[in-house]
Parts: sequence; C-alpha cells; structure tokens
Amino acid sequence: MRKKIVAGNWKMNLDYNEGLSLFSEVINMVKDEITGNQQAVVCSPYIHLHSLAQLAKGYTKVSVGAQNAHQAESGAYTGEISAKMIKSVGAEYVILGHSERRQYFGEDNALLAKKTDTALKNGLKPIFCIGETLQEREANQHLDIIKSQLVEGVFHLDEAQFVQLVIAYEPVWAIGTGVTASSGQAQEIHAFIRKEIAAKYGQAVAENTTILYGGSCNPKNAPELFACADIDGGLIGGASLKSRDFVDIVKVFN
Ligand code: 3PY
Repeated sequence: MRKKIVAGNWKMNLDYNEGLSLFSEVINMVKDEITGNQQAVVCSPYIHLHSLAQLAKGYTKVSVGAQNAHQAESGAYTGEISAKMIKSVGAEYVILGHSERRQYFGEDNALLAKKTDTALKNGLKPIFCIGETLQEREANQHLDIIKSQLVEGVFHLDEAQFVQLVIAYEPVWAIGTGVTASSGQAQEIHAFIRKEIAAKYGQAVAENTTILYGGSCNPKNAPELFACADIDGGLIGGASLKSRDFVDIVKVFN
C-alpha cells in the first residue's frame, strides 16, 4: 500500500523561534495520531531544519524537509544550499519545482532534472511539483504541460531512483489564491499522472507512487480531496502555518 503523506510547505514564513514553537505544537498534537502507512512532513526554511530534525527524532511518523536545493554538489554559489548540507542536518525530503520556484526563479524542467539527480544522490527524497497555469488550462494544454514536466523533469531516472520520489500536483491557479481544484478536477489529473508513470515504469511502480495534491488545501476541503482514489495526501501552504489546521489535515487519514 502506498504511503499517505501530508507535507507542510511553510514557504518564507516564521522566524526561528516561531518555527520551533509551531513544530513543537504539531509534534505534540500528532505524535499519537499518525498510524499505519502515514507520514507528516514539515518543509521549513533552511534556518529551522537542524532544530526541527532534532525535535522530530524518535517520531518516525514525522519528518522534516527543505523547500529547494542547488543542483551542484558544492562550489562557488554564494548564498546557495546543497543537498548534502540539507541531508547533513537530518532532513529527509526536499521540495523541488514548486511553481513559485519555476515562476520567480526561472527554474525549468532541465534544471529541475539536475536538482532531482543531486538530491537523490545525497539521499534526499524529492517532493517533485508539477502543475499548469490558468492560461494553459484555459487553452486545454494542461495534460501536455504535466506530461512534459514529468518527461523532462523526472522520467530520465531509473526505477530504483524514481521510487524515491513523491509527486505533487499543484495547479498554479490554485496556489495562494484560495481557489482549490474541485476533487473531480484533481482526481482526473492524478489519475493521468499515475497512468503516465505506469506507461514509463509499469503498473506496480505507479500503484506505489505517492501523489499529493497542493494548492489552497485546508481542513475543509482536504476530506473530499483525500477521499479520491489517486490522491494520497497534500502539500499544504497557508494552512500548515497553523498547528490546529495542519493537524486536522494530517488526521483526515485516521
Ligand atoms: C499552497 O497551498 O499554496 C502551496 O503552494 C503548497 O505548496
């Protein structure tokens, strides 16, 4: 049975102390609640990672992740953070290809393919984000866009590498807008993603791949979204900044 994951994406929010107290609250609230094949992940700014990973020690159902990593192993890239550094502080996951990275930092599929390689090489599990813009959806190009993000971003991986990934479908028009894809719209795309994975890696790999929905996911809409056959959890923006909301979303799978 594939893993169910609820991952918070704190984005560029919370100073050091605020981050630590939010994470401590989350751990206290979920530590006895997550059972079976579920995982809660918090993807924080880099400054929190080491301390959060220390706090998460002993709680196997709670993990920590970064929101980006550089494609190079190391070198003269002032201000950047490598996958090895992220791994060394105890993080397990890294978000790659979030639409805000694609939009504001010009990250394209070719660059993201390199970032994915480097993250995997250093033992991180990428949460690889894909999704179409509103114009692409209105022009009925969304399936082509999603397929090219998969093909160019991650389908060069061999099977042993690919199975380390989590895929997150985040329609760009639903990110930070308060607009959520309907459960029907989200399920249609998740099923399409799984079908493409099956065509590339076979049915068994596709059935075991965790595919998250992201984009204005909150405690109200999560139950309907997570009830869909191909939606295995969420990548949670704003609602991950409130412990009660985040924990309520984690508990949807109980
Ligand atoms: C959102 O919910 O807005 C997100 O971008 C989650 O990554």
